[in-house]
Amino acid sequence: MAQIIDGKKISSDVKMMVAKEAKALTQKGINICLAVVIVGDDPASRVYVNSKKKACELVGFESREFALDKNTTEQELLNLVDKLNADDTVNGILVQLPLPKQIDENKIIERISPLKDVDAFHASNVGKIMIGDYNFLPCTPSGCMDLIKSTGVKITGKNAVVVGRSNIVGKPMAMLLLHESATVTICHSKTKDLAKACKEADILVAAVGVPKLIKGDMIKEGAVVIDVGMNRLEDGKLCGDVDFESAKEVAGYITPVPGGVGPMTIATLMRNTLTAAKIQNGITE
Ligand code: L34
Repeated sequence: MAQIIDGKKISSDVKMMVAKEAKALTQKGINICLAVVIVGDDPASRVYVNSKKKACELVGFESREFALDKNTTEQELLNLVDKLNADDTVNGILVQLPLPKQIDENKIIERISPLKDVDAFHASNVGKIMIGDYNFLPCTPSGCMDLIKSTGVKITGKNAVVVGRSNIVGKPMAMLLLHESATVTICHSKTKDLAKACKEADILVAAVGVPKLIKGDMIKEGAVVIDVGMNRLEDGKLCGDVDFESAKEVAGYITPVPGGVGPMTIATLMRNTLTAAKIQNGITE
C-alpha cells in the first residue's frame, strides 16, 4: 500500500517560507506584485487563477488581475504585456494558458520579459534550464521535483519515466530529472509499449491528460508515482492520468488528484515571483 504524498502540506510549507521572506522584504520597503492575466471564461482557468490570487494574498504579495474578454485580439494582449513589462511595480507576469485560438500563445510568451517570466516559459529561460544555469524553474515540474524529494527516495541513478512531452511539463520535467542524474525516458502517444516502459520506472511522472491511463499493472513495485493529470470527468469529479485505486496497491509513494501536484504548481509560482522581485531589486542570496 503506497504512502500518499501530501501536496497540500508540502505546498503550504513552501508558501510559509515565501511569506517569511516576503515580509522581510516588505519591511525594507520592497513590495512584491504578480500580474495575473486571464483571457476568456474557461471555468478551470478561473479556478486556477483564483487560487493563484489567494496564494498571493496568503504570502503577502499584491496580485493584480487583468481579466480580458474571450474575443481579445493578439495585438491587444501584446499591448498589455508591453505595459506590464514596462511597469516597475510589477515583478512577475503570468498569462494563464490556454489562450483563445485567435491568439498565438508562443508569440505572447516570447513577449514577456524573461526577468518577469515567473512561469519560465520564455525561450531564454527554457534555454537556461537546459544548460543548468537558471533563475526560475517552470512551476509544475519544479513542484513535482519537490514532491519526489519529499519521499526521501534518492534520484541519482534511478530509472525515471516521464509520460508526456509538452513544453510546459513533460520536456522540462525530463530535464530536471536528468539534472539530478536519473536515467530518463520520455514516453508519448507514439511509444510502442507504454506499459513495458512504465514498469521499468523507479520514478514515474504522468502528464498526458488521459484519465486513468496508467494502471496498477503498469507500475513497478515500490515506485514513486507523480500524477500531473487534471482531468474533469462528466460527473464533475477531478481525476488524474493515473488510476489511483489500482496504482496505490503497487506504488511505494503516490500523489493524489486533487491535493498533489496542483497546489505545488501554485506554491512554486509564489517562490518564482519572490525570486523575480529579489533579482529586480538587486538582492542576490
Ligand atoms: N501560464 N498557465 C500558465 N501557468 C501555469 O502554471 C498553468 N497551469 C496549468 C494550466 N495553465 C497554466 C496551472 O496553473 C495547470 N495549472 C494548475 C494550477 C493549479 C491547479 C491545477 C492546475 C490546482 O490547484 N489543482 C487543485 C484542484 C483544483 C480544482 O478543484 O479544480 C488540486 O488540488 O490539484
